[in-house]
Amino acid sequence: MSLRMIAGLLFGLLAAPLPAAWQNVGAVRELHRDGDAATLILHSGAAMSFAFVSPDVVRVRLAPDGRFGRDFSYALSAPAPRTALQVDERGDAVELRSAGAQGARVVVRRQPALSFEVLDANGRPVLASDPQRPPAFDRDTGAVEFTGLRDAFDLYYGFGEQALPTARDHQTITLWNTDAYGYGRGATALYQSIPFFHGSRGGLSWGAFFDNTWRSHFDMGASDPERWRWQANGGELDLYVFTGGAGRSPRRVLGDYTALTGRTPLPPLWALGYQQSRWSYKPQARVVELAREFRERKIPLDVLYLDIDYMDGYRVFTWSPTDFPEPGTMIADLHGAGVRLVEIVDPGIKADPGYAVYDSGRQAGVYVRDAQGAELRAQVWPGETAFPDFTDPQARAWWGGQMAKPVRDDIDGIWNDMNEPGVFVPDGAPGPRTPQNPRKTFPLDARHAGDGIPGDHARYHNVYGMQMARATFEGLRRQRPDRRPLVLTRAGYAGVQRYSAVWTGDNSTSWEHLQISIPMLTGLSISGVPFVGADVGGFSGSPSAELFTRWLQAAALTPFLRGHSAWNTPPREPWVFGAEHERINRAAIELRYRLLPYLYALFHEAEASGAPPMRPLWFDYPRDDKAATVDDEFLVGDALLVAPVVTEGAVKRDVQFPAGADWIDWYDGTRHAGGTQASVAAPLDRLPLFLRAGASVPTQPVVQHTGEMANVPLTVVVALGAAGRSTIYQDAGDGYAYRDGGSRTVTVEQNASGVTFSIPPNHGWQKIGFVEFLGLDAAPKSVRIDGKRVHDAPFDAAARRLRVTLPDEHVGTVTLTR
Ligand code: MIG
Repeated sequence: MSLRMIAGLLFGLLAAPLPAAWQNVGAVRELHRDGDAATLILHSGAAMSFAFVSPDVVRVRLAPDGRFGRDFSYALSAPAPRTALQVDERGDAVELRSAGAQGARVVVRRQPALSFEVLDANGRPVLASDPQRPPAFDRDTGAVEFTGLRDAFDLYYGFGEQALPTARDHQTITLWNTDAYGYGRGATALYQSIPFFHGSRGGLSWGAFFDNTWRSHFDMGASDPERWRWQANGGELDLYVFTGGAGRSPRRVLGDYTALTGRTPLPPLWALGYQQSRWSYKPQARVVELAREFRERKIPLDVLYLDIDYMDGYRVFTWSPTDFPEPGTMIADLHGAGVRLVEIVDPGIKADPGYAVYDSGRQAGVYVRDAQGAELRAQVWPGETAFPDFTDPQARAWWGGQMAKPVRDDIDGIWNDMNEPGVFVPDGAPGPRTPQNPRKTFPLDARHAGDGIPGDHARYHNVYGMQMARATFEGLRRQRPDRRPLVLTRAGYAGVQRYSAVWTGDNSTSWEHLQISIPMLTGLSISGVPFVGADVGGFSGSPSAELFTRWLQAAALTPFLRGHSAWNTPPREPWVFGAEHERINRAAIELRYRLLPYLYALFHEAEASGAPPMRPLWFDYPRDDKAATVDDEFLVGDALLVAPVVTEGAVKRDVQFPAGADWIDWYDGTRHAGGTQASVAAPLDRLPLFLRAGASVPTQPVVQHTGEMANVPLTVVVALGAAGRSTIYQDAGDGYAYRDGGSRTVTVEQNASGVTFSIPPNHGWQKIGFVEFLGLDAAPKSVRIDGKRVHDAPFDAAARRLRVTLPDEHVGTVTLTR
């Protein structure tokens, strides 16, 4: 026996018995059928219930004290539905399934303590509780625990924003929203808490969502490779298992998870443009000057941001009378230049009698109270502040009402910061002055309304931020019903995607941070939060010209593209690193604008299906072992593979091509077979980018902002080599007419010799003007449009691209004879 095995055995023996106050659920004493749920009364006095949300989605609840709380969740977009239940008792086991449906099954064993297994529609295993470590709880502290069995090669993905590799096997993850300034590689407990993960075994996917808002912890095989474990500091176990139907794809699992927790509504088109931010943009003349400079330098820009500097003494919903004396003029100037303006709004309201916002909140009774019932106070930017209780529907309505001010000012979007919540550690307080200091947030015994389930901060901490984003979103929706709100939040919990985009907080200027930004963003994406971005260049510190340029390039096709930096750093606009870098930085932003029609359509797809615009390779290629753990490449939709340079000094890099498709180099048309690896050229001015053979994407000429798009024609770029079908979604770019038929979807069918378009009538959408075939080795012998030979089809041999001008939108088939 090796030392390691002995150590393992000893560890196993030590780990097995539960610590004193822990108790497991025990054997099943009674089985009740109440309506659509099966409830099991256990020897410990606890109760567990099993129900089916749909034939392939199982819900399991455990109430340690035997009484289930009101069925309410901040994560869900609507109460979870239930299908009729079929219960079969087979000796010691009880089998549950959705009545009359071919779907998942749950097999519950009654002895010696309850254990259960979830099987998919084909009887394949999905999730099994550990019979040796049954679900357990600690009645003294309120903690709950669930242990699942794992196989040696099981992989996990998800848990939202973690500074950890994409594949989460053998990781430990803590979910506790933290103002994590200074975080680095390996950090968990960041700004977002999303207790949802995908499991993958042999390429078959499933998902689990532990809808519990307390501080929680996941051990995905780190301390024992044969088990994964979830623990929370309080509340119920409320577990949804997504069995993935017959196909067991990540897309299906995420589709089912987001059917439950909601999807990101289509953002306004302008929010997908380039956004420029910096802590310190003031005074108002400087802001207008910035917009002018972007236009003059021909660097596309859609949005500028105002950080906390715009306010009067950091009082939210005010303007500094000295730095922003005439915000109306400034905003009109910006709008005239096609630039939108987003302002930051923090939750802390200066406790300053006479300040109208504070007084109004006090009168409406919206503030969080401490354990003694007094208005909770803490120090943040304005000094002594009070905080709306966003878990109180009345406080949310009051906050939404405050949006009248920015709406009147014609502000275009709202940025919610510090909503973990994060406050300043008081001078002289014990403990380190780090994000982990317990005084960095509210005391755990502060009181919250909890939408009718009053509770303490320990229970509601993790939802504070998402409820703030919700109140902001709902207020904007109400006050400006014909425009799609843009809300950006730092903190969130499962379901935050219904209200807001998310950025990854205070990263730093290092190659390491550029590297971790990719799995951080894909982690959010596959956890239901698709509209995500990292501060380009890193928030704190000062990037080299090379790092900034590589970062902008790597971020160019990420969903939310914003440059941002701290006030005490050197300037960071795309032109500050000299002419050569300015040229390359401009080209990176231009690449995004060329592909904006495609990116926009992906957001529509995300709203319709839950599939995110930015994806780890695993999401589309779950059966490709080599793709499973790739952290430095990502997919944009199912058509584009992006392999940015994220190491210093590199001018080439190895690219892993996902198996199952060929990939065509965007720049020179080289074909790479799926499943292979190749070293590709990546000089400083190139973002390695590949189009999947069989796919086509809409592109457009460079514009300076999205307001210029309506009049430029689209070019559909087609990668031949496989049969395929792509769609191009178009609508007005803002407003809600798209929900009532105000949109069109163009279809592009591909085969080996060309494409066939199906183009619905054009009610003012961008015209389809050109088609480009990428990856041709030589000019074709002839090009025909609906059988008629065309001569206007130049071939660029170096790029292996053929460009065909379409006469108008009444085209069907474009055929190449080779
Ligand atoms: O204590 O508003 O993450 O983006 O620039 C710092 C100032 C508060 C933190 C945000 C950052 C923002 C900064 N804020």
